[in-house]
Amino acid sequence: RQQQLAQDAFVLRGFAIPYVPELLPALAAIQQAAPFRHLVTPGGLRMSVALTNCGRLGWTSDRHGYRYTATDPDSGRPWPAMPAVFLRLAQAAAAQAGFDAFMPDACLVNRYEPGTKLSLHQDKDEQDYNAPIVSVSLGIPALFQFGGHARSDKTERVPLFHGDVVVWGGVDRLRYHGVLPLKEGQHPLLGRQRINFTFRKAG
Ligand code: MD5
Ligand code: FE
Repeated sequence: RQQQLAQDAFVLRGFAIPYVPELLPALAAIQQAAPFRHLVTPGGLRMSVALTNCGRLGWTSDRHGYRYTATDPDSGRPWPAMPAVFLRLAQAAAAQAGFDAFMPDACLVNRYEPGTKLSLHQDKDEQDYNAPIVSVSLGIPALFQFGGHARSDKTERVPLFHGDVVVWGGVDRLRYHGVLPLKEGQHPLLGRQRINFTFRKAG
């Protein structure tokens, strides 16, 4: 089932389900090489979302700002390579939404636990806003906030469930968005957490 949120934004319900048996062992290897951590924003606030990355570039934040780096600042080593199954899933989802030849070089992996939220923001640290962003949700459900091009625009709430994939491109790529505080829950495969993969062309 494909649900159109806006002109260039699509929810592909359950699209990732066939990939899950391959995604979970790949995720375990990533978090072993580059453990989840809570970053600090330039404003000095600790993010409630924990994150890690895979791919050539990874997103990080500290007191000095937000940026993409080729190495994990915690270990000094390159971020783990993007597993082939991650790339296959991201490209298939982008193509399904009408974005051909998507070549992500970064995959942020976000971990939410009950109570974790992500405040309204835009994704503006990438070089090329023409490439879409592909987001994969696993584990317990979340209420996603989909806003407009100004922070004060009204937001729509979109529930995202295990296996859902969202593709944001074109005129919808720079909309404000966030995630409301996660409700308590248990997922049979992932336990008390939501994992989100966000594929980007960052460089
Ligand atoms: C999440 N993560 O559920 C979301 C999925 C992040 C983040 O927001 O920055 O890590 S990505 C949602 C997204 C990306 C790009 C554009 C838009 C939404 N949008 O225009 O609504 O953890
Ligand atoms: Fe974002």
